Amino acid sequence: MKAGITGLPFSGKTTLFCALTGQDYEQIAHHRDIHLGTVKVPDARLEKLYEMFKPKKITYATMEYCDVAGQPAGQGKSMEPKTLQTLKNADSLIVVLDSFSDTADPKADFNTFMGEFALNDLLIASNRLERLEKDMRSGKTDVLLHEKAILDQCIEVLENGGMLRDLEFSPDDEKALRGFQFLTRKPLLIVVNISEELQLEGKAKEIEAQYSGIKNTVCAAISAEIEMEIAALEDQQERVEFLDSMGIEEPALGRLIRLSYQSLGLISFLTGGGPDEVRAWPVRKNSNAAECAGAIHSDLERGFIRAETVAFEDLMAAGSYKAARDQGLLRIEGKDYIVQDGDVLTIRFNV
Ligand SMILES: Nc1nc2c(ncn2[C@@H]2O[C@H](COP(=O)(O)OP(=O)(O)OP(=O)(O)O)[C@@H](O)[C@H]2O)c(=O)[nH]1
Ligand SMILES: [Mg+2]
Repeated sequence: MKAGITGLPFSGKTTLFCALTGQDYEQIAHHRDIHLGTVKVPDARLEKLYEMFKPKKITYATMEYCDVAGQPAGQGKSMEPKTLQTLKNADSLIVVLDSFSDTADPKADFNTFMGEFALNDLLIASNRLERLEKDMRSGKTDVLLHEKAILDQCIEVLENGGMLRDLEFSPDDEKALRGFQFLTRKPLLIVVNISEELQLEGKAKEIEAQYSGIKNTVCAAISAEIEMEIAALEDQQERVEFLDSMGIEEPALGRLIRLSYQSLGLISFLTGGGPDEVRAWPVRKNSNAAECAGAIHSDLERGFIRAETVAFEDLMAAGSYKAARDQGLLRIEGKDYIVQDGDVLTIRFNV
């Protein structure tokens, strides 16, 4: 799953990207091309499972981040086509707002930027509608009428300053929409890049609250620069001392990665039965047991018999897999069982 990092020039996108991926800012910042990096999604449950099952390794779920060049929005300039295409291809977006410089006005930047996104979406929707209406002159099919109804709805929302992610669509409508890759329909994580002072004053929570009214988005206020410095410290002791001096309990990165993961509508189910690894598997919320089996391997979905299931907390409380079984905490679930975040699954199959 890929999250695109975007925002105005000099808002701290590449700094954030380096904090997330551990890449070297000096090495990449002056390259104007697109930066890509893959990151483990921190999950303390895996470490606990590892202690219990003692396999060879831990495999974390991953997120991919891409950092694009800043877009001078709201100046009558449209986005570079290459940048725009990268953002369209992303599954979700992270918008970085400058709240550290002397002239910072993050709320205004946010509105400018969202306006730019909305304008892009509006153009795409209107162009398509125009072509559609032409096609309809030679015959109104159900498919065309269906698409027109969806586009009308989108255009109305966008013209009234709304975002397409606020609209609820049926799975069918959703399918018809997908090809447009609308930017305002993508899950959005707002990162307010705060100054060292605001960080030291403990203002992060207060700032996040200012964005809580924006529907269907999540906000995190962090200092990208501090986070990048923390990420660069390999020595554990040094890291602890630095965090202490900044009044930070834990680096914000873990939370940020988890938020970007969750904003995609992903949950993790866990496996640990085999000798090789304990592992977190990303799946869409509301996936059933057969689909989860398929995430591991198509054979497991094809030959699915049942999923032995235990909630992570229940397994920990029981102390071992065997104890969980003896205490009746292990459930036998069928294909249609809706898998929950943190379910520890053992798939029985036959091919
Ligand atoms: N004080 C402070 N400066 C920051 C912070 N984040 C970024 N900067 C500075 O802002 C400048 C731009 O940061 P970048 O991360 O390169 O910004 P960008 O958004 O990637 O910029 P473009 O790619 O050119 O659009 C650099 O000089 C950073 O050191 C921060 O949290 N605090
Ligand atoms: Mg940059």
